[in-house]
Parts: sequence; structure tokens; C-alpha cells
Amino acid sequence: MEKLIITAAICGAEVTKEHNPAVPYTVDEIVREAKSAYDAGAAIVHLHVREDDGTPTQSKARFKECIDAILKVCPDVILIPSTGGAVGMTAEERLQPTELPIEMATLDCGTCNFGDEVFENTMPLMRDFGKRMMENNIKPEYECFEMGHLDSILHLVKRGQAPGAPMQFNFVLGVLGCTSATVGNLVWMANAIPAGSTWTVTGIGRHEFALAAPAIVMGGHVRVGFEDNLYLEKGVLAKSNGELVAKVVRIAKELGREIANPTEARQILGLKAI
Ligand code: KMH
Ligand code: ZN
Repeated sequence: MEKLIITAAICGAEVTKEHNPAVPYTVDEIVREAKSAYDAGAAIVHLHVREDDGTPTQSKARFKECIDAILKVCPDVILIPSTGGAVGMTAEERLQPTELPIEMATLDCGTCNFGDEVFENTMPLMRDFGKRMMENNIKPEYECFEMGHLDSILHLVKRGQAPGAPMQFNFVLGVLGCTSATVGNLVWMANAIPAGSTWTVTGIGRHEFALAAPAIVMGGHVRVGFEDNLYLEKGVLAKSNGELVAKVVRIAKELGREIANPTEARQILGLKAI
């Protein structure tokens, strides 16, 4: 089995310091969290950025500042900036990080309920995002919150409207209003993607580690981090993203799966070596 790629979603757009004081807002805090995850074994950092007061932003300048600062201390880490941003942002706002020289970015694969809100990703929006990523040579990570999102993105890929093979999917399971975080749903999704694709699972909240374990055994990859879950175990807040990554590393070791470094992760994902 190929080595395990661990992604750390260090920041997100919804969680705040009220939820966990270690949630990063400033550039220094974002760098601290990226480095803790990288040092613990994450090959990928999924990146959202904030203003200093915690407000989510898709500002190109803020992304550049954070990316440059992260790469100073984690020089080979793979960064996946978000084009999802926060619910309610316009498509133009969300696309800003794709104007930077980045290897990968998220591409959200359909509209869905998102707790009390609606996360809007219409087919025309997805076509625009797919086109931008093809033009700028950015490999998408296809974020699927719903089973039907797989059909939507495969429809666009078949028509040459979004980047094709080798495709990387992230199955985000357990968002309120979307596909629930069960092993059965994970198996269904892993079986539904084209041969030769890679996939990662993101279990939301208490499902983070419960879905990491089957993904490790199935040959998938794992995402953890404050964006998705703030707790190391029931009632115990994680002190850093690194603690969450270290727990996945421990589970993988117990299950006999080795951890991919960024060079190995680039090979697995079909990215150019740096
Ligand atoms: N913040 C969520 C509304 C992504 O990064 O592409 C969307 C999100 C997905 O986090
Ligand atoms: Zn995100």
C-alpha cells in the first residue's frame, strides 16, 4: 500500500478562538500551526487565512503573506489554499488565491446545506473555477460534501471543463446537512471515483479519528485539523494542529501504514517534483 498522506486543515473559516484559543488568526499564528503540523508529519497544509481579528478573508495579499511565511519554515510542504472561503463570499473573492503561483487549490463540488447556512457552488461557478485551474496549471482537490457532488464534478471533467486524471478527492463527511460520517458512506464514495484517483477523508468533529482509521486501512489518505475538529479526545481540546496530526501518525503506525513526506506525497498525487 502506498504511504499515507496527512493533510492538516489548520485554520478554516468558521472556528474561532472562543472555540479553541489555539485557532490561528495572525500570520505568525498561522505559521506556528502550519509548522506544528508539518513537524508532526503532515505533508499537506490546507490553508484558509484570516484578518488579525479572526475575520475570514480570501485576500490575495494575505494569502501571499501567509504562504511566503509558511514556506520559510516548511520549505517543501504542499499547500492547498481554499477557494471555498467562507459561506456568502462571491466567486471572485474566493478565486483570489488562484492568481498566485500555487500547486493545488480546493474546488468545491456542489451546493449544500452547511449547518444553518447554504454553501453555494452552482455548476456555472464550478465551471469557472475549473477553467481557472486549468489555465493556471493548478491541481484541484475536489471537495465532496455529498455523494451527488461526485456525479457533478465527473460530469464537468468528462466535458473538459475541470482538470482530469489523476484526480484527488476529499470526502468531507459529517457536515450538518450533508452526507453523514459513516464507514458505509466512505466505502461508497471511495468505490465511486475513477480508477487511478487518490482520495482523502475528512471526518467532521468527533468523526475525525473514527474515519481516519478505516481510511488508513483502505489505502486512502487523511485530513485532520482545527477547521474540522478542535478536540484531541472527548472533552480535551487540542493544543495545536500538530497534536491532531501526531495522533493520526500513531494510529497509522499501529495499523502498519507508513507516512509520506512531501516529496513522496507529490509523487502519489502526480504533482511535479520541486
Ligand atoms: N468554509 C467552508 C464554507 C474549502 O476550503 O474549499 C468551505 C470550505 C471548503 O472550507
Ligand atoms: Zn477549507
